[in-house]
This record gives sequence, C-alpha cells and structure tokens, in this order.
Amino acid sequence: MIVKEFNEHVHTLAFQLPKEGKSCCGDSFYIKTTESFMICALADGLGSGEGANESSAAISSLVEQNYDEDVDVLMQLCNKELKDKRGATVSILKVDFHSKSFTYSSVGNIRFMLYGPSGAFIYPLPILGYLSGKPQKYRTQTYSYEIGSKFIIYTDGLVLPGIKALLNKGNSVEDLSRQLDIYTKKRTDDLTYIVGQLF
Ligand SMILES: [Mn+2]
Repeated sequence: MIVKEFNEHVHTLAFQLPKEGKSCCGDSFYIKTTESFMICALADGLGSGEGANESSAAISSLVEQNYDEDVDVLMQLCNKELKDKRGATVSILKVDFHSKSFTYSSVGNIRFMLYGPSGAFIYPLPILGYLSGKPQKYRTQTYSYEIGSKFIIYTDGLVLPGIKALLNKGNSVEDLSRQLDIYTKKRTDDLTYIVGQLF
C-alpha cells in the first residue's frame, strides 16, 4: 500500500507491507496535511496479525479524531486508548509550516530522522518500551527545520544501513521510496515507512 500527500509545504509518501504470509498488518498510520500543519502518527502493535492491528488501528483512529491536539496530549490519549489492549509502540510528529518547526514524541522502537540541506541531522531519541495504558513517561521535543529538509519515520520491519546517506541522496519522496525498495524485500515483520520533504 502506498499513500501520497502533497501540498506546497510538504510532500509525503507512506508505504506499508504486512509481514510475509500475513494478510493483516500490525502497523497503522495516519497522516493529515492542512495549510498550516501536518500531523503524522505511526503505531506498531505488539506481536502481529489481528491483535496487533487492533492496538495500532486504535491509535490511528484516535489521532484522526483529535488531530488538532498537541503532541503531548495526544500521546497521553494514545496511552489511555491502549488500556485493555495488547499495546503498541507509538510515534507522533506534528509540523508547523508557519513557524518552520516540528514536535516529535515517541515511545518504543519506531525511528525518526530528519536531514537538512545544510547537513543538520535531527534524531530525537524515543523512550524505551511501549504504550499499554500504564503510567508512562514521555519525551516530547520541538525543533526548527530548514526548507528542503527530508525525513523518514519507520517501524522495525525496515532495517536500514546508512540512513543519513540515503536521506542526503534522495531528491524527492518518490526517489527515497525507490531507494528503500530493496530493504522492504528483506523484512521479517510488518513494515511501514513514511518519507517526507518540507518546503
Ligand atoms: Mn514491528
């Protein structure tokens, strides 16, 4: 599955494949772009198949229903939402086009990297663990970004060597996606990535 969203401030391309032999993907994502912001949520449900999907899909629909909330509020709502479900690793990215800044928060092994044209490399560290409704610490950080910055968010089904070089080389989200193609063939888990470029 490929989903693209383009406007004058951001181009995004999301790509998803279930674990080999599975018809149901345990990862879920949600992306919304407006004139002033983009919000992107990615969740990897614990395990695989339907039980994993139940948790991750709950995150994407929660963010869809509350997309105008701040990232830290959304993370707390996500945690509550996963009470009595299997649990999930969750990352939320919100980009403010007018202030040229983004806020990111993550619990678990989903990775995010942003690479700016000047060579600036932003790699916010996640909190270890996963959300399951238990009391939880968060690390929500805001950074400014340069025009032309490229980013990737991806679940652990994608194993990438040399991510910095890849972001540096890719000239568009389609180009980045083409370069990621060979790594998606080697997956041993559900796999989702979202690549984007900010303008
Ligand atoms: Mn996974």
